[in-house]
Amino acid sequence: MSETVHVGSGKVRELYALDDERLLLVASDRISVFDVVLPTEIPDKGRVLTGLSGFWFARTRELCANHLLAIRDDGRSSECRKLTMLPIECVVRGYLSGSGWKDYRETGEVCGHRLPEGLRESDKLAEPIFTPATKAQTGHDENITREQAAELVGAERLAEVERVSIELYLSAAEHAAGRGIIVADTKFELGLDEDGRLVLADEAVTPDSSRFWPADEYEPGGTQPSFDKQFVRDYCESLGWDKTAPGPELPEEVVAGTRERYLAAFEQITGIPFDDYAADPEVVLG
Ligand code: Q0N
Repeated sequence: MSETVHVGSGKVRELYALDDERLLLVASDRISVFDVVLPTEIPDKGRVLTGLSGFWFARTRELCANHLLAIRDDGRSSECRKLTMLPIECVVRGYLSGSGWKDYRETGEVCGHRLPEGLRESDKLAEPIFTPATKAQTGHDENITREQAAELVGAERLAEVERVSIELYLSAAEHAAGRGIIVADTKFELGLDEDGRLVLADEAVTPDSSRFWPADEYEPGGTQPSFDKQFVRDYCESLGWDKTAPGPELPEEVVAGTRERYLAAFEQITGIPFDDYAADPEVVLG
């Protein structure tokens, strides 16, 4: 007999202990917009994110080991190795957006990377940059320099983390670009196994951990439409909602349109029909 103990929750995911060595990561269908979780769910969103993560874990296992042991038949639950997580968020940016754009505008730098003058919002960077952040328990993660990150994990480990993070981003971004999706930036969570080896954890290169932009609408010089959440954002903006909790309920056409966008992201990136994933989630593992 086994008890499944709840050990943590994010805005839209839950973590349970299976035993001393294994965790169960469950992706819900909840959606957040402007950092507020909405009362309306997007059917299949959790399965799409779990399937995409599995796809990337399988494709990048040569670049970095990962925590995935199995995807359960429900398509939303992953059995994972329990790791000792590093106390930093490993962010890689290929384009200038969000807090990267804000910091650049204010200082000409992002996390200690001095960038060329004259860049516009959403411009592609000459090379992707590693821009670590602290893990805020509440509120927003805060960007830190690589020197500050080195104090948290050690200089040698940080050099490995930076190299691996950039390789993972480039591999995924190149794959997605060939399928009409720009991965503007992404956040990895890395941990260490019993032997001190670096292991990729959490979700990987999903629309919740990354900015996905439709490549055919890319136009630097302003904010870009979100591949997945733009209908939800537009609807919320149309209400004049003040972006504090509780968020609004979504009408069924916004739910249906948004669900289609998640399924499109899954199918464009993996090349696998979503129905095939639903029938046998481990198809994404190749
Ligand atoms: C872990 N987080 C942060 C789910 C996501 N394999 C692991 N081993 C040990 N700890 C973690 C993992 C993983 N993945 C990751 N917290 C613990 C993100 N969580 C927040 C809660 O929801």
